[in-house]
Amino acid sequence: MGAVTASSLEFIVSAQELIVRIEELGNQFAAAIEPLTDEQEIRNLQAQYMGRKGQVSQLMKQMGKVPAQDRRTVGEVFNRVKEGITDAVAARLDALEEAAQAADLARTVDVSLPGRRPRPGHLHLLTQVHEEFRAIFSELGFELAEGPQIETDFHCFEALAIPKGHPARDMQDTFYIDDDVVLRTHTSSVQIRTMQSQPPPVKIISPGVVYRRDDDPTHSPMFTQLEGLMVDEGVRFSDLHGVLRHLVRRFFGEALEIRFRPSYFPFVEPGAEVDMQCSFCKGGDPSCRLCKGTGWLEIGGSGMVDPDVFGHVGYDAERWTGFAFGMGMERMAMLRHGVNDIKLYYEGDMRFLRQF
Ligand code: FA5
Repeated sequence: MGAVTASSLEFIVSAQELIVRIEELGNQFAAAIEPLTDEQEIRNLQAQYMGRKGQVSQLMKQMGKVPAQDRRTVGEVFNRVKEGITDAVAARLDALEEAAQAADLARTVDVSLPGRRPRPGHLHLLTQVHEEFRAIFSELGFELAEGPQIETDFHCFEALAIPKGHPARDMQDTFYIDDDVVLRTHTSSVQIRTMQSQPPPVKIISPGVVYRRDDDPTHSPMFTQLEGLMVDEGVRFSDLHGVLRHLVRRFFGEALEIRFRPSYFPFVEPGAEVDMQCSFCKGGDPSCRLCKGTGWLEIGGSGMVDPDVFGHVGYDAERWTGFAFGMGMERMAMLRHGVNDIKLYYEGDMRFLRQF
């Protein structure tokens, strides 16, 4: 072994000195990791010490300067400190996870608190009204009849004594598909189809969608009518009165009166508009907004079936008599619920629909 020169001396690091520095690094790490509560911060700290350019790695480079016989001892210290760092990281991360789990478990949940109820849906107001009408009329023995919405001119007008060119056509502004086919303007067309398909007696209601070129707060281009028809021997106007009065009382839940005002519909004779007593003021408030102080609200048209119509469907007008009526379902629901714009039924606004 050659003599130790001055220049080689400055490269010699004593084992003792290196061991002290390694131990210091281990202690520094232990102090630095202690307050950390975030996994990323812990990983960053670990890299600062153990990464390729980390402090431990830098110090290990000094190993080469330690006298050969001491390297084993120093190496063992390095390994112990490195294991210590690795174990400290694992222990700290475990501790954090345990703390998080404990916090989860410790979070108090009051299982007796009421939950949030899902809001159940319900039928649209018009569907509800539709079903009520069916129930009320079925109690009186009326059966349900249906007809097409795209209708022939014959069923919608001709057979109802409204031939082409008749001024009464102007009462219902019509959507024509062609000269002989229309979107039905009223459910009275179902009267004709029913009488064509069965002999008397007849006792039907026919609810359904109809179309007119109408558009304002109380009139819509598409709306729902309900037609009623009763044909038998000896049917009289007083039967019509009884049926409609019963309907109004059942639907409005009050002993409201009805009255007839003479009116013209070509397919009934006599014909009348039906009014009911105002459901809001009962006729007692001259400033009532609903009935405009008249005490009465119009609900539809009616009358005794014209013998001409019986002629169109092959019924013996000498033997059979009948009454018919037609009303708007939107209007009936508007009167009962104070709805002031017919469009509200069709716009699908949940704030409106939920109220019913
Ligand atoms: C008729 O439609 C006749 N077919 C009724 C009838 C049947 C008379 C049987 C005699 C015998 P009217 O056009 O008046 O009649 O309509 C009846 C009801 O439908 C009206 O009272 C009104 O409540 C409703 N109605 C009419 N047009 C509209 C519309 N554009 N929007 C909403 N409702 C309407």
